[in-house]
Amino acid sequence: MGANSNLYALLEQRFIEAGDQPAFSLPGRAGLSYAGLLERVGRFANALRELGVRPDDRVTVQVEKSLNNVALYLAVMKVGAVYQPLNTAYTTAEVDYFVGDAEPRLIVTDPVRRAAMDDLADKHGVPAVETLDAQGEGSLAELAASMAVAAETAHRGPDDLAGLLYTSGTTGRSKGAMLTHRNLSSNALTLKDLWAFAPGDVLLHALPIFHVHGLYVALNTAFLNRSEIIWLDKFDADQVIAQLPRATLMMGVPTFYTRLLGHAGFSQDVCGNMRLFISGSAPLLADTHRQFEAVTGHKILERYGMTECGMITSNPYDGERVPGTVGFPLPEVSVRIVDGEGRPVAPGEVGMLETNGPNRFKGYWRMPEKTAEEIRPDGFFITGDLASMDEEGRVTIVGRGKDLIISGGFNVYPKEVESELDQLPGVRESAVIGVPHPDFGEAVVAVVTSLPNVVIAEPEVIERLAQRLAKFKVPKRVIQIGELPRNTMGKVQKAELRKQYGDLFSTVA
Ligand code: MCA
Ligand code: AMP
Repeated sequence: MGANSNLYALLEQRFIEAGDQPAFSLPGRAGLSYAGLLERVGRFANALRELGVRPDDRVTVQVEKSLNNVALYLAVMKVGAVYQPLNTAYTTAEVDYFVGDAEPRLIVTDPVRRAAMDDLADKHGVPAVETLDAQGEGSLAELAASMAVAAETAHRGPDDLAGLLYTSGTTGRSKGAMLTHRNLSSNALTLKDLWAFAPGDVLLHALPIFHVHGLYVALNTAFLNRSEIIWLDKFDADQVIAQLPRATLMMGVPTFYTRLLGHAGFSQDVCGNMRLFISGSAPLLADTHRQFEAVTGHKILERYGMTECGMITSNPYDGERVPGTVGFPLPEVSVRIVDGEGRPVAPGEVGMLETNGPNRFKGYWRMPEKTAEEIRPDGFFITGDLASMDEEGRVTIVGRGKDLIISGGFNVYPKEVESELDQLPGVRESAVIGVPHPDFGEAVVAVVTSLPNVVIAEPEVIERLAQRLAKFKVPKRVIQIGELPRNTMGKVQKAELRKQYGDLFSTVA
């Protein structure tokens, strides 16, 4: 057997070295040292084994952010199983699909959802359901507390799965991106060096941990550095400003930065200890970049990535951080910009961004045809993002080839929302678009036509959709019109609608 490629084996080594140093500090609450984290992960690993979780089994987790949630994430890797985190905003109808597709051995849910998850477990033959609440309490925590601390770390190969993270599809259902231990380790090791993590760094963590950004990018890099992590349940500008003076770096989506800039208590003074602000998951407006520099003296470091590949490009730590660009391909990561036929375009020209490297996912879970459609025979993944690359290799994302809205860093596929809208009584057709929004970057807006003589009641539509779809996917506005604009081929002209409703939120502060 070769060396153990389990990412947890690498992290565990760092935790042992860190010993009593703080791993997590929680404002106003008890924190956790690295030695404490190590113990907790051991107990959770034993609990998972007790529940019958074996290597390669999936563990579906839809719980609020807590330290026990972190211990669970690490314990799933430790036992060699596959972590499937789900956005806490997903409704039971949405979770139904993820559970049916992933066929987990265990579902971990919030106690308030226990009954609904028990039903789903029955439906899909999932043997075990356990709970963790927002404080990290629940049946799984109780079981873990009764377990021994010592637990073996499973041996994993580089191509074994560590995570199964779902991304919505342009058409059809969500796809599970299979992320391997190599994918996660290579990205974390690269980013730790690229962003110059050093002893003494303190990370302010306010992102959710059910997506790549808050889970893998933020946690794994900080863990590799044995950093203290200031742990906030969610982004709250007051709390962030209160904690910033003790932090040295923060990662966030653009909404974090626009909200900070809009807060009266935000100033250069609170950033006195900071060395790095990182932004990603959605485009950071060049204006926000400049305003932030004017207020704080810091140039936000923007990087670009996606669920399937983790981080792909980054602005330099040392060197020019250019507003509106996402920097250079990471070491060992290849990026090319190609035309419709897959031929490289000239520097500066716009095309589809394709990428390959040790960070590139293994494929879509149980969807070999989708995998073959999106990963070319030479290994390059077709991202769906339109970009250009200059002579030096600096990348600018200029748009999306795929019909995707990114609202506050969360992805929304219009098709999914349109399918739900079209099922509502009285709705004839719908077109869902993203329009500029001062807080979320883009906001979801539905334009609908009705059956004859029907008046669509906006609040009612919003309420009906909220029962089926996660809140962030629910349109902020529903607008009824006579006919959807179409081109001569009969295709709905979304660009026309985006133009027409482009300033819907421009007066919202
Ligand atoms: C909450 N709401 C939203 C969003 N979040 N609506 C649209 N878009 C959103 N992102 C809803 C709430 O349910 C609420 O509805 C209303 O909008 C206002 O909520 P508010 O309290 O203002 O929201 P919040 O709780 O403060 O959350 C906003 C947020 C959050 C802090 C920006 O969405 C967030 O943490 N986003 C980060 C997303 C992220 O981590 N993405 C990484 C993906 P109501 O009032 O009706 O109840 S990973 C990735 O993309 C790749 C790999 C990458 O490159 O990183
Ligand atoms: P996800 O599927 O949630 O991983 O979202 C990935 C998508 O977010 C990418 O395909 C891009 O469209 C977008 N994205 C991530 N980072 C950036 C960025 N810095 N600038 C523009 N778009 C970004």
